[in-house]
Amino acid sequence: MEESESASDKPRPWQSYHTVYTNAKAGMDGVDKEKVQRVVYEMSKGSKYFENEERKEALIRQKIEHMRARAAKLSAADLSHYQKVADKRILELDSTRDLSRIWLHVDMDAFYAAVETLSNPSLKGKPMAVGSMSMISTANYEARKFGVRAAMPGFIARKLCPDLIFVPTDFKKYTYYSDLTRKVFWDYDPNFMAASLDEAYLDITKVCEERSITGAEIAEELRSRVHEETGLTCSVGVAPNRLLAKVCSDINKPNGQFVLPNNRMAVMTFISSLPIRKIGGIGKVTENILKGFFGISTCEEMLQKGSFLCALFSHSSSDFFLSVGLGLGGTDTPEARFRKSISSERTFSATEDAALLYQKLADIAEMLSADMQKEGLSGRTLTLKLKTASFEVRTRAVTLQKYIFSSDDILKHASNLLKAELPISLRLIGLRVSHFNEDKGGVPGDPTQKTLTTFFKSGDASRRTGDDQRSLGSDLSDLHFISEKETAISLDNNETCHHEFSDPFERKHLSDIDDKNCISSINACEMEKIDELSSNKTAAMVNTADVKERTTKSPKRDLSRVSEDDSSVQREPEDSNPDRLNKEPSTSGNEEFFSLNQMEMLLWVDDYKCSLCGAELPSSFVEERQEHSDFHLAERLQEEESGTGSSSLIPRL
Ligand code: TTP
Ligand code: MG
Repeated sequence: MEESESASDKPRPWQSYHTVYTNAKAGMDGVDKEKVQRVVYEMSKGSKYFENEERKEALIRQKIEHMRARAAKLSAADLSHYQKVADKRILELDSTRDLSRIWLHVDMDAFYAAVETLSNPSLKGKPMAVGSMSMISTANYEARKFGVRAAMPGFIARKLCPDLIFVPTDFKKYTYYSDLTRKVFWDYDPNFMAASLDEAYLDITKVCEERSITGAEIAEELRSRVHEETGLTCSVGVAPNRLLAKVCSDINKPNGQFVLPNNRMAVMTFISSLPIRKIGGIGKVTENILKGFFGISTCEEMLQKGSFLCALFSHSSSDFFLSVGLGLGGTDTPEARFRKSISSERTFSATEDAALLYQKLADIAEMLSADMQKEGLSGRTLTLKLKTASFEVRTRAVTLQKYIFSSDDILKHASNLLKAELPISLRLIGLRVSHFNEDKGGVPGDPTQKTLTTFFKSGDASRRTGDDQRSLGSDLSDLHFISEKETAISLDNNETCHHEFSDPFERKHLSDIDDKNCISSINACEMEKIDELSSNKTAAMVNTADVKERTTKSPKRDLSRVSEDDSSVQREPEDSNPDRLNKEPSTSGNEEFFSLNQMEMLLWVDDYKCSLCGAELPSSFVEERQEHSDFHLAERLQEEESGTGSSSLIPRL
């Protein structure tokens, strides 16, 4: 059957069917891509998931048409103007290039799978995946040869590889090994930036200088030390900035390294043939649009098409694209950054005893105030973070007229925020103060700081948390607070970072939070979606509890609404808190393409867990999460429609 279907004269509808499952990860180069596409296509054809994919494709086509119409209106004079704009901008951006730092990106190989094999050596050499029939978290390199990959439903993986062994996830185990790796990273850069459990960025400039040793030698040494400490292998990229280091770490995976020298020529040569999709921050949608409309496939082509990019995109997006074309990325050292926020939080056994909750709040306010006084800080935005008994994360924020630092002031405003949530059963309360008073040593929350120079120097700005994280490194589950606008360039030490940039097409739907009197309740992963460079002053308001209720109780109506009503922005219910003003969200034409992503985010109610099946998927895996959520969406709709209460699309374990 397979042979006859691949005969050249037959129609091959699957060839144009691209999902994240059909993208190759490391170790999948020799895979028969068409076979994977066909299996995924056949197993999802006719399903709601499939329809959803088609709808997304249609939206991309629509976006391309929209671009085409706008491009058609550009006169020769316009184009010559934009060519000048692009040329000037390219020069300006190039002048910000910093080749003085050596960055190392380390990424563990087949991390969860490797950890599982360590505890059960009989798995060695056999194709195996960590996860379940509905979703797999990762696959070892043996399984990848069959096209099996992370974020793929297990039943499709089994179809691709009938002998595939499934091992359930054990997050504790992965955290344990992650901590061991971080101890090694710390020896090379105490300010290393953890990007996920298995990934980190290290500035090795100093250690190279001190030991008169090359980046390549450090990479060799670090890899063997990680192996000694954990029994696991990792791959490393070394480059003048983080964006390139990440690309480099994937080149010789598994158990390999790639070093890009610190000179402009080497960078430009490297970038000249680099497919755009290799860049963290360019996902499927952006790739399709850049390829489909502009014919841009490699990073260098961004520069060649600079005039069109400048004419048709916002400044921030075109700057992002041009910087990719120049191979620019974040280079700043964490210790050079300024604190943008300070926070304190406490986890406890879930309780709904209001008196107890207020007591905990008072303790936290006390701790926070003491920390602020030690550092001479005062701030005027106070954010309350709550984790409910069912692990939903909510945040509430208020921006005040005056700067505060005393425990009494903090407690007074925090109590107001908490009061609006009662009754509630909580297992965590956190408080964060930002918008510091510059006279008192803080950094002004000056929006003009978000110049491109700052943006590029801070690199992964769009994915930063404003959290105060004091532990050794941190992971995504440490991301707690929603950030206000300025936290897009939040600059704390030991922070978690993700990609260098977020996909401009995938971050528009949640735009800036109005920094005056805004109230937001967006969970941690949503926080990452805030577009620090968006021109919209949209307050994105999502009540995650409300979302959960809607997605679980009445999925059909509400999920369909969000999918179909593309300009909808989730609103939080009215409440009586007088501090909550100015909540009207605005929508712009741009948002119409993004509500599917918005839907995706709503399903991730905790830092990394899917609210529907509990699958663990770190928030840095933006696209995989989206696919996973879409899958659930389709499953739910299918169940509702069939009235069977069980999905024929997704077999359950
Ligand atoms: P990755 O580093 O992307 O993948 P990996 O370490 O398994 O394989 P490699 O780096 O060699 O390509 O992700 C790290 C871990 O994060 C992975 O082992 C499991 C988890 N993860 C998920 O849970 N879901 C996902 O969709 C992805 C991509 C990763
Ligand atoms: Mg990895």
